[in-house]
Amino acid sequence: MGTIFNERVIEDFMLMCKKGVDQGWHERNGGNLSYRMTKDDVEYCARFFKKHPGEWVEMPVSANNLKGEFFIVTGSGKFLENVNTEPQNNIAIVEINQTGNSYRIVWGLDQGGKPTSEFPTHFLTHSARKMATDGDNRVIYHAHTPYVVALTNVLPLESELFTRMLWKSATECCLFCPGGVGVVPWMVPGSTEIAECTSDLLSKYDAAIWAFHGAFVTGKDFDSAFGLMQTIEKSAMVATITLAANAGKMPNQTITDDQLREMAKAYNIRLNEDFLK
Ligand code: 2HA
Ligand code: ZN
Repeated sequence: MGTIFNERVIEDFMLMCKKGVDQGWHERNGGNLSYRMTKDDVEYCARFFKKHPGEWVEMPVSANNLKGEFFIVTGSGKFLENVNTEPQNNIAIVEINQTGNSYRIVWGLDQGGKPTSEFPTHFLTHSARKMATDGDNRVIYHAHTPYVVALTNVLPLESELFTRMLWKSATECCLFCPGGVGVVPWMVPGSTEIAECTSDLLSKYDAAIWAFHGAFVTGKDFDSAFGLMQTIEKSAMVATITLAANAGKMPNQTITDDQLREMAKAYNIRLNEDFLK
């Protein structure tokens, strides 16, 4: 009968955790990942589900369009570093009830635990992205990316300013983050407040920057979500180095708005016009 670990989606989920750890983005229990399963994923994995699923646990948030969905999710307080050695103790599959306000664990977290402390943000963002992309987006990823965090220590916490800085620091950033980034001011991690603010921004933008904390990205699959995180962090790295090399002043020799428009035309993408001048 094989094991659940032969299922491609579980392998891909685990691989993404490893890739993030390899980047140095997941100190201790930092960062988290969730994936909204397809019907086929659920069908294959169901044979490995627990005979007795966990109790239903009510969440502080709810979403009509996520009734009956299943998610693969990292565990609260669990280290992404341990996902590959002991997946069954560090990740879980949760089922959402028919009211869209409670979950129960149907596989994983065998030694106890619950979904990531940021599950409210993942949940509301899945709801917003499912709606915004007509069901296409399935992955939400949170990482503690150091250069993104560094930039939030020195730049005004404004979505337009961050988007323009990231787009203009490295040529290909605009291709993979055409909607731009939204900036969330400092808020308590795991709170309903940060979940509502983030999901609101992610209904419009491709990624959210959490001030002094990290980033949240979305994607249709693991590769695109991970690639987006890498692209944003790479641009933030260039921006940070540039600011340091330029005595802390905003550089005046960057990609121009017209050049951004040329990129959009050449690659047939639609840049968020709100952020162009
Ligand atoms: O999962 O990163 O933001 C731990 C965190 C909370
Ligand atoms: Zn975090």
